[in-house]
Amino acid sequence: MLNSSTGEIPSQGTKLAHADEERHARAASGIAAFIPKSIGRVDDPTDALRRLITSPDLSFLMEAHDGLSAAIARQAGFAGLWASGLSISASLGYRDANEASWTDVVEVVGRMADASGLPILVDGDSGFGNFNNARLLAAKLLQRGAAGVCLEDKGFPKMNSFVGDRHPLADIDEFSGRLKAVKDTTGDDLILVARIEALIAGYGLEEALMRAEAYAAAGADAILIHSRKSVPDEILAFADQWQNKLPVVIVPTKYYKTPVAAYRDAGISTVIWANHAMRAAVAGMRQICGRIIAEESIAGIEPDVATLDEVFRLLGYDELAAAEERYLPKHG
Ligand code: SPV
Ligand code: MG
Repeated sequence: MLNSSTGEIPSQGTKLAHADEERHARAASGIAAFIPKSIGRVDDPTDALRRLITSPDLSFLMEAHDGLSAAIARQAGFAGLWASGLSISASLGYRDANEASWTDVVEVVGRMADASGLPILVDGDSGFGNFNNARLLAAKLLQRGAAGVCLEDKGFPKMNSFVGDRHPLADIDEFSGRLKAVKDTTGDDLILVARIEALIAGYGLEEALMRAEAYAAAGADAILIHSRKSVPDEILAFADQWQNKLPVVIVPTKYYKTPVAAYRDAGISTVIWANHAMRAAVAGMRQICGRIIAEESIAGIEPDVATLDEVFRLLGYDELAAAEERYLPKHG
């Protein structure tokens, strides 16, 4: 993802449709976090996400939960992001049980899109209600720069799939109506991923496959099949039976030991690393807070935290300095 000539991350500015060469080159020097989507993009994020999901290669989406984590994922080289409901909730101090509102999520996703310029698949939970809430959420996410939304076949409020055993599934027809309403509203402008919770809820493979057929008929672009087992067996069995009637997306949070070669062999489309930026932040912040309180000093931790220059580079402060040079009056 790095610009080979400058070594910098290409900014969203590189995508400006009508920019002249000079403006284009200047904008390419950092992450132009402030450039509004309304200026337009040459490379549409939805097309980019579609390519990731439909390409024959295994693709990866990295979790992000705010502008900073989105920019870091881009700097690392990820081509797409997962706006995790769990991680966004955690970063806002909420539980992953629809305590954060849909407007909270839309707001965060907008910051992630601006700060990274990457295609974002948004965890839309169960759509925050019925078909009407789901289509409103999808439309607003599209307006704020999302490339896709993933809806899971549960009710509102949902609970994180790894918490407890109460995961009642939505009625298939009712959930299909949610998917249809989103498709009718956002069409090809937003990728629609239907997430099946049948394995999480303990209903087994047949139920999962039946649901996948129904959600494909309702207009989903891809199927996310979720599992909380520590081995990938049920996911691989699903992929074997499903035969890629739609691309398959997985979230190997619990079966994390499985090498990705197994997913390539199974024809999986996309792997989501679903919460690891948030968990890294928790571990890192906890460690640093613990040391500062114990040592009553910041002297020892300096080598273990990012330098301020690193933060400035990440968020394109050099571009701001250049803009000041260009736009601020020289006198006084
Ligand atoms: C999320 O990241 O919020 C997800 C994935 O939905 S999981 O937490 O595994 O349910
Ligand atoms: Mg979630």
